[in-house]
Amino acid sequence: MNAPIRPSDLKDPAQSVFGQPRHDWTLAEVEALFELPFMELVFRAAEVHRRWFDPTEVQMSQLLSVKTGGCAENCGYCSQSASFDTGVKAEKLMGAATVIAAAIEAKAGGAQRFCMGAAWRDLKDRDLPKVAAMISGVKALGLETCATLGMLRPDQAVALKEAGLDYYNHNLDTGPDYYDQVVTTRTYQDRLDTLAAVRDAGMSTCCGGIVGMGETRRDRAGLLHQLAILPAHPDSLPVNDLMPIAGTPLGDSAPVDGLEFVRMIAVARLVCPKSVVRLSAGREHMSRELQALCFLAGANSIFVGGKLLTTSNPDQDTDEALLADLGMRPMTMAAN
Ligand code: SAM
Ligand code: DTB
Ligand code: SF4
Repeated sequence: MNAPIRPSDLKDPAQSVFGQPRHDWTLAEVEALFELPFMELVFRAAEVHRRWFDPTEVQMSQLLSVKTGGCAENCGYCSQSASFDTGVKAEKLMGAATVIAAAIEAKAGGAQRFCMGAAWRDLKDRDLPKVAAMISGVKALGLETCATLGMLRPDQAVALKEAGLDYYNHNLDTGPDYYDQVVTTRTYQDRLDTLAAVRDAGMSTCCGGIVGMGETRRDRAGLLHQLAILPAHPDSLPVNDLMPIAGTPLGDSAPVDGLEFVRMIAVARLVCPKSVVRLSAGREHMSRELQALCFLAGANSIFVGGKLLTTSNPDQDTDEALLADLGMRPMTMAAN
């Protein structure tokens, strides 16, 4: 067995705990964090978490699929790609009134942010007025707004911001070296370009990825390294555990060990210390204890409500009981 890596083996080990967020991480440094003894890693991540956040607080977002299925991209994990036979039917873009009614319910259920997802490769200008109407309607309810609509041009990002969009979700999904094993209809650079358009329009970014797609630890470190060297770290950083979808190329992927998932959360917390790290898809198949370990390691956001986009999520009662048992409460939000 290799000798354990000690914190003193890492360059400037205290910097990520007491210093400002860094944007000059190397891939080797991120990989070295993954190799730390588990308890040491979680302890350090918990320290950093406390440096920037109240660790009893959790941010709560709720998803709605406003345009389901029939997507032109071939993301190997996705139930909504037209390339795979998953049983998900293609539907039309919902009307603003339907979306706003769902957002009212989400708010009543405790959601703080409402995230509208569309199974699109990119936003078409013809759909912009309808999307803008749903965004401004949701914003008027006093909820934070988020959307994930595929690739955007800079002028479209500005239009969404003007409609009242606070966050745009656009994930890098995995490390650059593994990307073409997951999707071939777009490039890593396409994703980075949309993220730049979102930042330039003055919106907050929500960007993370998925574990459990057959990637190596190096690929997981590669994803977190890419996020850590962005000009601005993501404001929200979702870490999804693959929801395996029958009929997709990744539907039979071996599940990732729970302790490895916790390592992913902890390293995300260390390299992007001020990001709100979301324990995203996959909580449905995680124990309460595993989720608690993720919160200890620095996760401070979840999706609430019984459904994600097309798959299921713990229901409100289950989550309320979990958070009560952990002594956690909704994150204090900045005034809108
Ligand atoms: N079409 C847009 C796009 O891809 O950016 C927005 C919707 S897409 C469903 C949003 C993100 O959800 C993906 O980038 C991926 O990270 C995540 N996701 C999709 N299917 C998933 C699955 N089966 N398990 C875990 N995460 C998934
Ligand atoms: C993200 O990172 N995870 C969410 C949200 N951003 C859009 C989506 C999870 C989808 C899980 C599979 C499904 O429900 O279809
Ligand atoms: Fe389309 Fe998004 Fe699914 Fe990829 S993840 S197939 S872009 S809906």
